Amino acid sequence: MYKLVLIRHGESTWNLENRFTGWTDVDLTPTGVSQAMSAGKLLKAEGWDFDLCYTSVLKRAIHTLWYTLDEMDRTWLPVVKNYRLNERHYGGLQGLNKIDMAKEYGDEQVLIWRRSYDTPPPALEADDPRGQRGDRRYADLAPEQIPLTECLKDTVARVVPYWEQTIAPSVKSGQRVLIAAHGNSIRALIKHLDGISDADIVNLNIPNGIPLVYEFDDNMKPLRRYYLGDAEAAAAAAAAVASQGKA
Ligand code: DG2
Repeated sequence: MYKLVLIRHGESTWNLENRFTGWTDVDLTPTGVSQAMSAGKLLKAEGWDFDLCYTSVLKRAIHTLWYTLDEMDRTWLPVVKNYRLNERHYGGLQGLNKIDMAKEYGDEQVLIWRRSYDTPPPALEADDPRGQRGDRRYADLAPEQIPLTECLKDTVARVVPYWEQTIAPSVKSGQRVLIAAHGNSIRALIKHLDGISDADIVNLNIPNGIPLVYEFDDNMKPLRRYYLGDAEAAAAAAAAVASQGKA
């Protein structure tokens, strides 16, 4: 049997301010730091250890990995960073407050923007300063590969090849893997792994800073997934994420 641990970063400054974040590179809040440290303590207490870590190129996920690994005395582990694990690009919503948007456009429209599978938020203009096309960390990508908006389907299209070509082979080779990523890049991976329908994925929300364990059979078919620690607390935290876009 193979195992994998996923963790959404701890609370970010824009999670706290309830702003759409996407590819904007904001840091953790003190609460986010302490969530990451608690995750590390929990993993250590339950006897988890890792050989290899993956994360995005966004500091809220990178720093979550730092604090989690530090609690485990594992900051020396190899960490592979790749933009394919970035959060879903939130387009023209990046920086805007989720409740303000719900007041202006209605809860239902905000739910479509946040959770529908194939309806993207409005796109950024290519020269919008909130975009990433001049950002050196994406210099290996052609400008048109750097999104101006993404729906979850677009995020699946960049996350799943990275899973299949890079992460899954490392798990299958026997490496114990930890992934620190984002609400929607994790939803994209779960949709793929568990074969969740386009309609049902709307109801899946990922809480900050709680380790999520996957178990796979010998053919990397998922057997089960569960949150470490208090399951009720994880469910309550996921429900709180769901309500962040309601007026
Ligand atoms: C949040 C997710 O991403 O927001 O981009 O605003 O996981 O990096 O904090 P994260 C964002 P929702 O899709 O839950 O609104």
